[in-house]
Amino acid sequence: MGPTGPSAAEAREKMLDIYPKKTLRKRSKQMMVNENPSTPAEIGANSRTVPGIITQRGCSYAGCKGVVIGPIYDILHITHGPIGCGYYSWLSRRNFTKIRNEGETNYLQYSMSTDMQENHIVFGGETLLKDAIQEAYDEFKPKAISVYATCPVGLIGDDIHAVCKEMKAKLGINIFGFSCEGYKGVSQSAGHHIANNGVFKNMIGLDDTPSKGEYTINILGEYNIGGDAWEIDRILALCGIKIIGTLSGGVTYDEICNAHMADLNVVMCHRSINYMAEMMETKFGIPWFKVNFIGLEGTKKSLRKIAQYFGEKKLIDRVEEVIAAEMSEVRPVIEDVKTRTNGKTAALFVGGSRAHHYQDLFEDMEMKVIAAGYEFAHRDDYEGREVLPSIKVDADSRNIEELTIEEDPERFNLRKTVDRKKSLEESGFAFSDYEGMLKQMKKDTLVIDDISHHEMEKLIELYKPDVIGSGVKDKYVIEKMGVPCKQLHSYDYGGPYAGFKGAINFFKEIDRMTSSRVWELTRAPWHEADEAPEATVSE
Ligand code: CFM
Repeated sequence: MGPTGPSAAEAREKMLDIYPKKTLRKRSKQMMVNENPSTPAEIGANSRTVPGIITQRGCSYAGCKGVVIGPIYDILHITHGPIGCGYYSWLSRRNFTKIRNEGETNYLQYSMSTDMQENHIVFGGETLLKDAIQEAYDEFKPKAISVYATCPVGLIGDDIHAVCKEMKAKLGINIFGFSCEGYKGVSQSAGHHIANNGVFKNMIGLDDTPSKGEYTINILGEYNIGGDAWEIDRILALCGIKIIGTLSGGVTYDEICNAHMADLNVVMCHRSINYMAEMMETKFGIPWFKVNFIGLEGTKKSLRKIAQYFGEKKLIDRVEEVIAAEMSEVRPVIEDVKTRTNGKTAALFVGGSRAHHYQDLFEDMEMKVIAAGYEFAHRDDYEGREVLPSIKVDADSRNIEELTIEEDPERFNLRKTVDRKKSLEESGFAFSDYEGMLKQMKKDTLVIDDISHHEMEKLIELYKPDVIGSGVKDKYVIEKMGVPCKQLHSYDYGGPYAGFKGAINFFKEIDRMTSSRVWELTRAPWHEADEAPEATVSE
């Protein structure tokens, strides 16, 4: 099925039609027709959601505890707050973990919370937190404990940092807190920033053991959803590239403490962890660039760029061999799948990175992305890196503890990487060639930031895409309207989708979803109630 329906401009009007004046003004800025992809127009992003609108966004606690730090599996994560926050952030993201080394512990099976009650809200919860830390320590004797503040904690003023400091001195293990109250900022994006600052301050740089391995890197912003990190590990191991730490997918506390010994940081999620990359470069001289292991072209490009960074012929050749071997497996699958997916349409509304990254996989299948948008990304994620200086107000920086980064001369001078970066730049190596979503999207496609349920329903009514990539909040609404929905946060029950084997999984999955004729039997709610589905499935 090709893209049928009104022009993007008409569709935009129809989506906005229902809103009252003030909401209309705000939503208009966040909804655009990509008229000029090479020089994209400004889009309203990272702004507060209008109350009353059903959004897909999450909160700051989700971004901090749930996204960035939660996957570190051998430290204890204690949520200070009412039980719901700890419970709902417990294993629901499918960030896979397995114990890899003898003697390690995986605490992610546990959901730890102080379970605040009304009396703690009235009289304070600091003693409760202290007792919880003591109890957790007595029971598990972990290497480190991480504490997360939820909304009421900020409102009543519990000083979690003072409690952590006191308990750290008492118990002699690393204990640190995150002021990631859910209401901070406008989405989970603020929580990412808080998490980055805390991880950098309390873990990175604690262990200076030199790394073994010729080509050492960290992967920042790969959280091992559905096993993505393991597929990337597999490919990099074949190439002979050693990963010191994957932040934070299936990773240990010790690996994070040692991550500053790597020669390079590659940034996979372009939204949640670029702060960390900047800080590690400033303090430890580790260069970084963005990569994308989602999609065949992205994976190839990323591998080649890492090889070029190290610049040694044996690595460059090895990478080419790996790509050739992997592609020989992928090629027959994609050639077959394309015969059915060619020309089909998709719409993607996901997080702060994937709505862009996954466009590569759909391009591999020769499908058309007719509309896309992030839930909480910033303007640079849409418009490209160069727009950064023009952003005046960064909502994320509000309420976030200032972190001063000072160069550590002793370590800094040890870094051969600083010189490598300089000479690479002189030879024209592009450290920042990442371009935002809008440049990749076709002319006159719809771009909608922080899409509301109303807009999603309109979009389906007007275009009925062959598949929508989205989240669990709207998955079943979409499917009830007769469109298959791939959950691109936790991957439903599937994955991995990264790298070469992941791409094969994705191609087969989307082929199955868009070729299934079961959707022909559903009728969207706007159809006449008495209109019976036509039984067109005969074979
Ligand atoms: Fe980065 Fe992510 Fe994403 Fe994200 Fe997330 Fe996620 Fe996401 Mo859900 S870190 S921005 S806060 S790639 S949990 S693994 S899928 S919204 S697009």
